[in-house]
Amino acid sequence: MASNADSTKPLQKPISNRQRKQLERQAERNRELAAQRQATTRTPFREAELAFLARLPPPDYSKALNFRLPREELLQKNPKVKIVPITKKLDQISPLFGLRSDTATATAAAAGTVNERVEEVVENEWDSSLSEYAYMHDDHPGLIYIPAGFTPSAQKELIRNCLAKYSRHPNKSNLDTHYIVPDEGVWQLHEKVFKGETTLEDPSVFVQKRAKVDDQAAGYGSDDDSDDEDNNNSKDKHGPPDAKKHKESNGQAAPAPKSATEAVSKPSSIRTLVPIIAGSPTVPDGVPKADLGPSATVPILPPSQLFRKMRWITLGYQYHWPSKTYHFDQNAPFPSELCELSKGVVEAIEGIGGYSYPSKDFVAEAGVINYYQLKDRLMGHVDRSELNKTAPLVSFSFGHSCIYLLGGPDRETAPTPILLQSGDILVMTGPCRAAFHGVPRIIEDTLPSYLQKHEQEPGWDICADYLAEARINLNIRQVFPPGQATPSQA
Ligand SMILES: O=C(O)CCC(=O)C(=O)O
Repeated sequence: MASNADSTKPLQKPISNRQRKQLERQAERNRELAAQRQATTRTPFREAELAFLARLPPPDYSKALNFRLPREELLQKNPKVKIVPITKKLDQISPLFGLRSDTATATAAAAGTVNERVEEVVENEWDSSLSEYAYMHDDHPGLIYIPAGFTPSAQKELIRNCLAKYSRHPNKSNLDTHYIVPDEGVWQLHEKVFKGETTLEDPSVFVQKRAKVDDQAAGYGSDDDSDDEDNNNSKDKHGPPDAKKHKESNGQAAPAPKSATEAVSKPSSIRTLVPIIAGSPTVPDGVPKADLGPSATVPILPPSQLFRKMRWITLGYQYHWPSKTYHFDQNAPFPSELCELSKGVVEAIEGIGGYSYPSKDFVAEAGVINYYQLKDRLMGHVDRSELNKTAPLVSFSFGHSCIYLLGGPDRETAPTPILLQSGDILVMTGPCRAAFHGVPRIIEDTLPSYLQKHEQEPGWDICADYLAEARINLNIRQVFPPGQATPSQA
């Protein structure tokens, strides 16, 4: 006899109230255990990241170490901070750090006249004494910090270069993966529109994307770091330009939004990366480094908006993010002013802090410029791709302030939060060179007034507009031990 009953379904006996309550209690216990497990597996570094990622309530920024506090207050509040006069004043090493008033006056006096250029760059308001000292920290051997290393006008010069000059080819940026970026540069297209030399009616100001719309093989590229030797899983800033990962406020590196096609068509190259040989960041000769596929779903944007999608560019030896190795056969000319500045910093701190590196041996060979929008973050990681592990890494900050977490050799070490401000110089040497670090937070409303729009300086407006929602970090590294970069590479 035919029956409508589904004979494959187990018969469900109704449960009693007592049983239901028991099940609810069990479920509640399971939830608690899961929460406990999650809490106990979080490392101190992760805890600190989460604390500074939180939006509501906002983090307590006063917990961060602020090297610009009045000296006595700083040392009293932070007994682990040590202070030493720098070996040679920055502006005596290079005028590119900006001329402090005493040097400028001396220069003018020596010339027997008050040179107009000197007068222009004298910045009497600037507290030049701040940058006459290097700061260290007992918990972070090898950290050397020079607050306010660049005067406002020197900062402006470097910011202009980061936006207009260094952001162009031959330096590669994250945009190159997805867009056919013209050699002219996205900033220059933006500038033409900004100055009214052309309008958005002109199709040539819109940068085209690489993938064809109907290209089924082109989903989002992914910077999935789960293969990362650092278990980093975190360089949010290195995702595709329209990835929303950085917008997540819970601190978990959420996956980039995926197109429906991607699930089935994720380029296999992402998972078949060139292996990193233990202890060495090199890849075997002749092994091609797989690049991420272009996304078919990135938007076509006006140049002002496209430039805001710029997350990084690489200087000198170009970097291959998926394998975290250098392209030793792709060496873009290193900007001479950045060679001078980074070597100058190494000279200024020579002999300080116990892990000194001879400035004569320092060569700027690779660099990264990180362009952060206010909601961006860079999660904890270690920079270990350079063959030379003893040369200092020199890092400059411009624009909005941020919280920089400096940890130890692993994520188990609780990091020190540091308030990095525009014009500060941070150097990682010795053990600090191998320390976990990251930027969980860009702090809103911290753009110094001298970087904001001013009626007296209309030429600065375009940069001020960009900086109103941005921070820029420029960091410089030596890749090879001294004398080992071959002439064809250098
Ligand atoms: O933005 C910063 O200050 C740090 C950047 C950084 O850690 C990196 O590029 O590896």
